Amino acid sequence: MPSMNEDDAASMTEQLENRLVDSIKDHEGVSRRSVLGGLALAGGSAITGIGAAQSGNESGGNATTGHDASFGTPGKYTEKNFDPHGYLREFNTGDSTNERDAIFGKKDDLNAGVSQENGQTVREFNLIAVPQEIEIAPGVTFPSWTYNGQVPAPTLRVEEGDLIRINFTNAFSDMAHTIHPHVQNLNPAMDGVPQNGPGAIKPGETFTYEWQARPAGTHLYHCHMLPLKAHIHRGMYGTIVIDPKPEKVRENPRDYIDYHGPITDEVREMAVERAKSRNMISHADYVPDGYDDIDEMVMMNGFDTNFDADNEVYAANTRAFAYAPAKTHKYEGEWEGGKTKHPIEIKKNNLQRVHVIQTLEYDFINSFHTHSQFFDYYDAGTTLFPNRSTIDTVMMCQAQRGLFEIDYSDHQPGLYMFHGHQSEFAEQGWMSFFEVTE
Ligand SMILES: [Cu+2]
Repeated sequence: MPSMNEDDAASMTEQLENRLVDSIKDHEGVSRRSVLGGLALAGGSAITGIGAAQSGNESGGNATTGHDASFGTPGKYTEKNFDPHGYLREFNTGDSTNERDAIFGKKDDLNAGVSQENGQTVREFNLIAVPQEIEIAPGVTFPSWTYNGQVPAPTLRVEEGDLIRINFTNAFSDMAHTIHPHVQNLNPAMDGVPQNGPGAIKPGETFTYEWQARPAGTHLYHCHMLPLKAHIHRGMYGTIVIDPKPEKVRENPRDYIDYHGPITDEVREMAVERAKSRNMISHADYVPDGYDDIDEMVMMNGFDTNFDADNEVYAANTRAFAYAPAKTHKYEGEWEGGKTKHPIEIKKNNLQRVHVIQTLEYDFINSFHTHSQFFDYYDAGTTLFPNRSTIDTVMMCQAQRGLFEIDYSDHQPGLYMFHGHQSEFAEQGWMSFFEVTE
């Protein structure tokens, strides 16, 4: 028997979703595609027309693009340019032959190539600051400021010791931006703050950032223009995963272990094995004992739709309730736009790794909570042994990030909920399900 009836879960989600849409429909930050009824469930009225979408109390002006006139259906996402399920497992390594085009239906040349320079691997990416309307609840769009037209920005994946080269273009007409990485940067000019190096990258300008890929872990990049909270809240943030190099771990295991006891050969080998299992780039086929495979995903975020410095919509990856059951697809496995809402399907014998970054502005704390299972937690993903084990909730401050390892191998197939345990966040979109399958 499934742990929860799918139709019940879908009905609950739909009611929460309708209440959310109804509560934000008149906010200055959102646009509403015409909706024919369907909102009455939450006591709301049918809405027509498109609202204003201007920047409110933030500096920087209007960054809104045009709307299309398509009709949304309650409960359905219609934008096809971002699929939360595709995003979840999309790791860009700089390899220009990857399948990003198939996921996003457009070519943006994000992956600009992998090469060798002076004995170092260089992974090159093209990031473009561009305004973009994004869909944050069914039929509701938000005027976002983005890297490459998506929120969160593309996930970059590199190996410890690589050079990350970012060819950055600011395609805004009215606003400067930067990219600031949370890595060990050896050159202050590359820190991506307005006060140093190239400073603010003005409209139409380009700059090439170079960052050393260290330390291994789950890291953040974001715009650092002022007001900082506006640039982050509007959507200019993404993830950099730096895979640990087993050879480096063998040489200096203590750098990767939050432990002060003796480093025995056994501890050293365990650390090396764990580094291999974390390294998707040069050890992609390595699977730890007891598992069929390793599955990885990235999650985050939230939106202030009326610009009152308080968030109204919360999500794992931008679209409220995108990973919850929906009546519209009935588990047909269809991942195209408008049908993207469904639980995250995971195989019970795979080790699940979830990279979570707390990118909310305006709320100081978010959290990650799993139902019916406990997990290991690695703060910033910088250690190879967990900082905390056998817990089911982690509290996270702004910019804090971590790696979660979850094992459902002894669980019955079915739906298992996860959400932020600030109940308000959960009911406003940050509520999702894993669907555990055989
Ligand atoms: Cu910015």
